[in-house]
Amino acid sequence: MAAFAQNSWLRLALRLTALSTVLTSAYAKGPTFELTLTWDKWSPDGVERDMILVNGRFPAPTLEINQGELVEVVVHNKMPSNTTVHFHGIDMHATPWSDGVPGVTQRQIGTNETFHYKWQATQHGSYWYHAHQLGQVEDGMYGAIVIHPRNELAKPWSLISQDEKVIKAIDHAAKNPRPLLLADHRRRTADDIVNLSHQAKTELPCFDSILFNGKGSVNCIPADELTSLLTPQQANVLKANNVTNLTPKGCLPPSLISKTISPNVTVNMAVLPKDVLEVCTPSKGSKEVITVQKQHAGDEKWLALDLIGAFHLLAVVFSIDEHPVWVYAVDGDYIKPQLVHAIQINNGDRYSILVQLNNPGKYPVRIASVQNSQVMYSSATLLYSVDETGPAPERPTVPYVKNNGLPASNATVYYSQPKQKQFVEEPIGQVANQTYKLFMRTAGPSFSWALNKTTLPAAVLDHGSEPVVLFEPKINNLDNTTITTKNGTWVDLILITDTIPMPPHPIHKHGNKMWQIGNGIGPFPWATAAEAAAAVPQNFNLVDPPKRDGFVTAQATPTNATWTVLRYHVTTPGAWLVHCHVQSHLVGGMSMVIQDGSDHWPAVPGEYLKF
Ligand SMILES: *[C@@H]1O[C@H](CO)[C@@H](O)[C@H](O)[C@H]1NC(C)=O
Ligand SMILES: *[C@@H]1O[C@H](CO)[C@@H](O)[C@H](O)[C@H]1NC(C)=O
Ligand SMILES: *[C@@H]1O[C@H](CO)[C@@H](O)[C@H](O)[C@H]1NC(C)=O
Ligand SMILES: *[C@@H]1O[C@H](CO)[C@@H](O)[C@H](O)[C@H]1NC(C)=O
Ligand SMILES: *[C@@H]1O[C@H](CO)[C@@H](O)[C@H](O)[C@H]1NC(C)=O
Ligand SMILES: *[C@@H]1O[C@H](CO)[C@@H](O)[C@H](O)[C@H]1NC(C)=O
Ligand SMILES: *[C@@H]1O[C@H](CO)[C@@H](O)[C@H](O)[C@H]1NC(C)=O
Ligand SMILES: *[C@@H]1O[C@H](CO)[C@@H](O)[C@H](O)[C@H]1NC(C)=O
Ligand SMILES: *[C@@H]1O[C@H](CO)[C@@H](O)[C@H](O)[C@H]1NC(C)=O
Ligand SMILES: *[C@@H]1O[C@H](CO)[C@@H](O)[C@H](O)[C@H]1NC(C)=O
Ligand SMILES: *[C@@H]1O[C@H](CO)[C@@H](O)[C@H](O)[C@H]1NC(C)=O
Ligand SMILES: [Cu+2]
Repeated sequence: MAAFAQNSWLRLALRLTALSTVLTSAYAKGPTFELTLTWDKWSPDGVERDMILVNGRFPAPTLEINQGELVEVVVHNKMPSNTTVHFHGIDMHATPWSDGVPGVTQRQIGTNETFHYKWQATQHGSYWYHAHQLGQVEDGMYGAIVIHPRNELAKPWSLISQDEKVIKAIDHAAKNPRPLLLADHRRRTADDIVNLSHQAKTELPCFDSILFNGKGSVNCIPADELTSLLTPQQANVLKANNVTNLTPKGCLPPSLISKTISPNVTVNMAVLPKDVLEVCTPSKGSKEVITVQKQHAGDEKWLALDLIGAFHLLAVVFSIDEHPVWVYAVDGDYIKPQLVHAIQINNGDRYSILVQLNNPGKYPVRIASVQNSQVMYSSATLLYSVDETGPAPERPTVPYVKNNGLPASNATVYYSQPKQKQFVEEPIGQVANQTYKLFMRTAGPSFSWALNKTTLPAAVLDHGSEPVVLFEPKINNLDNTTITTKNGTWVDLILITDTIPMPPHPIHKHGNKMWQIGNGIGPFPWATAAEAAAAVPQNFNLVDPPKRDGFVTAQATPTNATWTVLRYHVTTPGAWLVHCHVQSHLVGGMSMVIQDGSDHWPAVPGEYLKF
């Protein structure tokens, strides 16, 4: 592979000069954020634990940026462990060394070391950032990114209302979106959970609380309510195994945890302390209140929220009682707005929504788990009033969604990804230059996962004894965990779940966004997407498919395999991770490295090479 020159120092020096010129001439100098990471005590849900604080707080501060700016994020690691910081969904155009993946784009940031991330905010909208070292995001290192769009950018407001006054109110709200970070949380550290899961030889898919912007409580759901919330699928699993109840935490009992994913592995559940899957100890933390103050009667009032799925495992359904919401952007990009009552949110997803505040009062903002392994729900509060009169008296409100994510009535409309139409359509390559079929698997125990039969555990990727891929790209693909592409080409990733049972996997690609051009139930007997599209055209959309930085593969059931075709354009040369965003799956090996644009491999600036 000639493109990876053995000695690229000269090329490097030449290109460095060119790059700095581009960066400084085209982009305004933007903000510098100083982030100091410490390992300290915090009580997000009323239970104190050790976790990562950023500038002394949890969650990490919101990074607010204007589109076009050059951003600098200075990370001071004052923790006993190493770390890195990833900017989720940011395209890192021309700055692949700031993507924050240990072993792939940089060396780990050791204790007392400082790393300077620098990137251009070419995009706009809702993004987020989080630690990418092992399971550290579970220890609380995550925060929101808001990139304000350029003023002249066309906005989709006229698809919501034709009334100038309403459009003005919407535009005003959308200029000040409020991030709502949604996450599942445990009292045990990520390291502790990994250790226990290795000892027990199983994944541990059970959480203590749901947090809204870092706040929540441990709610123990009574046994009869848990039973009433079982979905038909959960009820079937219990029935098939002669089990009557979920555990008091709302989780599948220890006897079933591994059985549903790795049926042939002998587990050792006896090593697990009872709080991990079974015993629920209630605890009260604070509740997030989204307050909109002092409205003036007659004013058109709107609220913009950036919903961020900072989940480690759970997938959830979001809703606000008695308030339909307009989804106007997905993963940062404007879409043709959809008016819905409920939105399913998966790990890493962002939904930007507009809420019309037309009935002052106090409303639950609901989250319900739709993960088979755990029944769980929680709420924040939306509070708004008129003038100085204060909030309306409290009254019971009507939910759109039940506490298991199923619709409360047949009138409930859910956000539809298949119907997602980008506000700005881009031409999509009609034929892929390369096709990679990836077979998603467990590899032995249920904590061990493979994106293409072969696992790439985070601990292997991060261990520091191999060269950083961006600095020394791999010449061969013999490890089954590396894909190499040429710049400007169109690439298909065909994700195939042909072993069962197989839970859904939210697959996230670093470096740039992808289009989901096809998906289906059953085997994928074709060699390419083109062959498949000729055979089952109804399963493909090559005209106006949804665009995102992560797509979820469908669950495979005992009778149905599934397939998903993701297409992307190689525009940003560099080493990018593609992985499942479920933390235990990422840590357990469900990732691959894509060497995009091998024929235009970026020259890494000396300060990053030396770090
Ligand atoms: C932590 O990072 C430092 C600096 O990059 C490296 O030398 C060390 O091996 C890393 N430690 C572990 C446990 O990976
Ligand atoms: C980090 O800095 C602190 C304060 O200066 C010092 O006490 C500690 O020993 C340092 N740790 C390492 C691993 O360098
Ligand atoms: C987890 O296991 C590793 C390796 O045995 C050990 O170094 C570490 O201290 C353990 N962590 C916890 C929280 O038990
Ligand atoms: C469940 O109970 C029935 C009747 O006692 C028995 O036939 C079946 O084998 C049991 N299934 C399992 C998975 O234990
Ligand atoms: C488990 O073992 C059975 C019987 O040997 C086999 O048919 C099945 O494919 C195995 N399942 C998995 C997920 O390996
Ligand atoms: C919706 O539910 C109502 C009340 O339960 C019922 O009368 C109606 O037929 C349902 N509509 C549809 C389309 O299922
Ligand atoms: C990619 O495929 C398109 C369409 O078949 C073709 O025109 C183009 O030359 C290919 N590019 C490369 C680099 O092979
Ligand atoms: C790659 O996959 C093939 C086929 O499954 C397997 O035989 C081979 O051992 C794998 N290579 C590595 C390095 O794991
Ligand atoms: C995926 O695995 C298959 C078989 O295990 C192997 O033939 C193929 O090369 C792998 N794909 C990549 C992109 O490594
Ligand atoms: C890579 O390809 C894209 C799309 O064709 C192009 O815009 C970009 O300039 C290329 N990058 C390099 C470094 O050649
Ligand atoms: C799954 O497979 C079953 C049995 O083959 C079939 O009846 C069902 O329609 C399939 N489900 C979907 C969503 O295609
Ligand atoms: Cu996964």
